[in-house]
Amino acid sequence: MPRLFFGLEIPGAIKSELLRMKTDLAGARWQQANQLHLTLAFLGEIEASRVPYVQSLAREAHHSPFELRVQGLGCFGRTEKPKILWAGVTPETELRALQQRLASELTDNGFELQNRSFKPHITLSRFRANAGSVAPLLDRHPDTPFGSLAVHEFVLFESNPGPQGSVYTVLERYPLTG
Ligand code: 2AM
Repeated sequence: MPRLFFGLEIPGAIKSELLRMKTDLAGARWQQANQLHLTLAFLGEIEASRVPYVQSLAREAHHSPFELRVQGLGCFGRTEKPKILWAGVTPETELRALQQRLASELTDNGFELQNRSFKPHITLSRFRANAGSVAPLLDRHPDTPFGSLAVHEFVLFESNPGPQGSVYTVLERYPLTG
């Protein structure tokens, strides 16, 4: 069964800026450029026969294009024992509105989403259990700007395991037309 989620692709210039944060952190597994994305709605494993229905629902999630700035670093987990290091986006208002439209289309039609409390983020690094603190890095980059992103579409990704972490493939793009 394909493992699916909706999200945003990140432009190459922003990816390069984000990966400049790649420092020697204990226990860190940094994402590669082709793995960087922003998750909007995580569906998990879906019967292949239901994928066209998922795609038809995504086409109903109307929203106007908007601008997002990628800015600042944060983490999930405690700073001394992080699970995920991420870059934030601002302002979150329009993105949350888009996420809610998409999430309601899916949940109103029988799908269950696994990220009910949505915190927009771009995962930069995942940490092993023996990870060191990310506090010094976060302290240096509370608001560092990584670039601006014109959000004019969202995409359906399929996630597959690969030798260097997950491989994300775009299955379909959904233009934002208001
Ligand atoms: P993460 O980067 O914070 O781990 C593909 O796996 C994408 O979906 C990743 O961005 C991942 O978030 C997110 N994801 C993975 N499993 C998830 C889950 N159970 N609930 C919500 N989001 C998940």
